[in-house]
Amino acid sequence: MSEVTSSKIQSTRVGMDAAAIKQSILEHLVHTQSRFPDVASESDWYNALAHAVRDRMLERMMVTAKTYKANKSRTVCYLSAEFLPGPHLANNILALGIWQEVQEAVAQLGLDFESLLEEEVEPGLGNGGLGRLAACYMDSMATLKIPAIGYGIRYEFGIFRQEIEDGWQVEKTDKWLSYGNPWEIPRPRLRFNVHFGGHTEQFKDIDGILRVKWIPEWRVIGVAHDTPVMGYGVKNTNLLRLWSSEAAESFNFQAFNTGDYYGAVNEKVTSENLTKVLYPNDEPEAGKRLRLEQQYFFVSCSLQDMVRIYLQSGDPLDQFHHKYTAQLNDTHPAIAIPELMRLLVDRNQMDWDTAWHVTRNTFAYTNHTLLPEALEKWPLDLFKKVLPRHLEIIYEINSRFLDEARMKIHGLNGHLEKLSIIEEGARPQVRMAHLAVVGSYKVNGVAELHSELLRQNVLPDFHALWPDKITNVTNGVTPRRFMLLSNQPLAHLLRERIGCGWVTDLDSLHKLEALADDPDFQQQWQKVKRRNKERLARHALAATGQKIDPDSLFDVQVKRVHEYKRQHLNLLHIITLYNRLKDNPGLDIPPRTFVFGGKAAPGYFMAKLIIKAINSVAEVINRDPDMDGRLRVVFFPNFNVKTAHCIYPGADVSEQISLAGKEASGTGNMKFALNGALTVGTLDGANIEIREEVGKENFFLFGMTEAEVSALQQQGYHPQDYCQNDPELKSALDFLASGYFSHGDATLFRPLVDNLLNGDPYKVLVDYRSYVDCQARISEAYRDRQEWTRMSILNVARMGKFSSDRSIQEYTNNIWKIASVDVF
Ligand code: Z57
Repeated sequence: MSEVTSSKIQSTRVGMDAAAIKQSILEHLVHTQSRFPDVASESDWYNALAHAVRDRMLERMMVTAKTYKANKSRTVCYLSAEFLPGPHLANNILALGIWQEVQEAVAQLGLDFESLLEEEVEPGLGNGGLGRLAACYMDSMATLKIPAIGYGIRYEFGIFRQEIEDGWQVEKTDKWLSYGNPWEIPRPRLRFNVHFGGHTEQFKDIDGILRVKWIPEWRVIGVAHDTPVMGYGVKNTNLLRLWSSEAAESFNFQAFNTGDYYGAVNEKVTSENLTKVLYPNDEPEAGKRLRLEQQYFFVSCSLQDMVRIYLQSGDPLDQFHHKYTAQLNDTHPAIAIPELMRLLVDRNQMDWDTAWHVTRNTFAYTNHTLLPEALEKWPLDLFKKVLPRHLEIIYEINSRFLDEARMKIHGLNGHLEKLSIIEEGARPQVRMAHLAVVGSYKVNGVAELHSELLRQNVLPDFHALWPDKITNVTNGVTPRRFMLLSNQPLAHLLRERIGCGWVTDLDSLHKLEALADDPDFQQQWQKVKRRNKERLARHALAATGQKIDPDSLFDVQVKRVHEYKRQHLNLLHIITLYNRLKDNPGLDIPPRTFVFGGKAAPGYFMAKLIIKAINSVAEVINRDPDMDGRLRVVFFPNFNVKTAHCIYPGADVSEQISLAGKEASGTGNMKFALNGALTVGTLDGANIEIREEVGKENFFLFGMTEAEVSALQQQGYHPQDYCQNDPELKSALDFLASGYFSHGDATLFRPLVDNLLNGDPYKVLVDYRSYVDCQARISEAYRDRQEWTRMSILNVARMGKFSSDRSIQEYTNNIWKIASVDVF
């Protein structure tokens, strides 16, 4: 066996020409799917093709691992409870550079490439922005040749599938693994014990040193499943390693022996429930015990895995942080900080100070939200039940930290309460954000404004203590998936005019500036947009049965449904346009189609009511003959990565209308602009930086600044004043409340309207006038198609900054200090 070199294993299965690919597909059809071509279903062919593509990735993954190991290079571990990679097949074909060849092979087999791609069920292992960001970063890390492992949870059920019934959101279980998953490699031997519950005991070790033993109450086993993540146009193929829970069969032998067979089986079921389902809340935290267990489960498996790999090098553990850095994607994996302390101190007998030095130089923390209700906190009593040893460690970390802080600020105790990891009170809690800040060497926000507000409002005392700790890394998105893959008409046009360099060097889109005034190029640009709008119209028809007109302006808002994102502000504008058209049938405005998409957390009443309101308004407007095609509203169900592929490229206008200071960054805003949509937006999150880049004359700005928002909040906000002073606003709200859009039911939308009139936490009514007027400017601008096209071209030309490659470059330079590694 040792004579079989790896080059000999590079068998006949990995040829990159069409003939070899075709042969591979046929072989997999027979030897993996066990089907002859004449009886094979579309799904069989999809699987055969996926396996053929996978064959061409696995060796790269192995060679990459080997190269990184030989190089002793530092590795980033991206710890994230969510990864939302989207469909793999097309992306992997592009990364391998065999698009043409696969198309040819598939055509020769008499198959339709598009419908094969459609077969794939995407892994919906995330809620929204945060999970998708993790996936973009995995793509960029591989493309930039950064040694990286993504660690997360292999949920059996991902984010629910959204159906719309009678205008309401209905949640259906996402059984994404039903037909198998060709992209993952199960590693059944790569398994770790994870313990929970019980109590701790002190004892003296043989050297007489006082130590702590954790006597847990139960354990589960984590099993690794690996998904290769290929860089674009490079050999580097990194790893996404997701953990799935399994029962520790023999653990409760007691019960088994006493004849409690069902009790023992029940325990098995409970263990395997741990990774059963993704919690579907995008922002607010539920405080659920199972969620805490999930977090600890994947973090413990990941750290044990890192220590295992590290020890293979033979280096002492006190150098661990030179080999690894772990990025905490929000506080969801922040329990990693006490867990690494436990592994070093309890399991490897390291002294506390050394262990703390290692730990504090291992972790860096990314914050993704300013919403106070979204900052994770765990009740002490719950925490103690699940992780008693970790709570002790957190107390120790906290007391030493407060000593340090007391000395540094030379202040009084009152000040320290605000810094403490433990929040005292009737129900004391562990503040995970404080734990993450204390245990990390760097903390970052995800857009300039967000990082500044972190420093000034959310973590001011930490900022005073450690002025260099909080930095910014503005989010980015991968141009491979969100341009090259999902907008092929645009990619072709770009290739003809500026080449393909932009795929890995997005700043080179700048070359388009020279073409912005070229009438011939403008015409081709419009053709591209037109084709994309037709595609979106086809998908919308298939998904909703509604016809939309590609000649109309497509005005799109797709994102999680949340009050702070203000889908209801958009809706009030639509009602206003409707009222204007009813009152003034001759009104000359460019026809518009409003497209919405997005999921609401299943327990979020107001968000679900907003979805119902959108659908109810749509129903009335779409069947009103007076509208005569001038106004249409569709709610595109089940917005996910797959549907996103056809939605972003089809948009003329991108709605980024959150209340200033609430959206940490946003990433949909970037995806739209990269596909030639013009943004209507507030000065929030990354909108500010997008506007700076594309130029204020190419961005539709409205609304209060963050400073104005907090000033208004200080002085006292009375939403009804705004309603009284603006007849159009009053009328829109009255219509919504009256039952006009709800078959006469005047109670249905009452909670929505009352919420706005009595409180309006996201100040919809304040920004309404400025928004509606801004929308009128958009309508005017759209009439001049040449000028509009010019603006669209300039938007794309100037969006280079928002590549996730730039974000990852900043992480590597300013935070991780990691060098790239070539793989041949
Ligand atoms: C999530 O998707 C985001 C923040 C959170 O705290 C949680 Br939990 C989930 C989003 C932000 O809302 C976006 O503004 C941001 O662009 C995205 O994370 C990625 O940073």
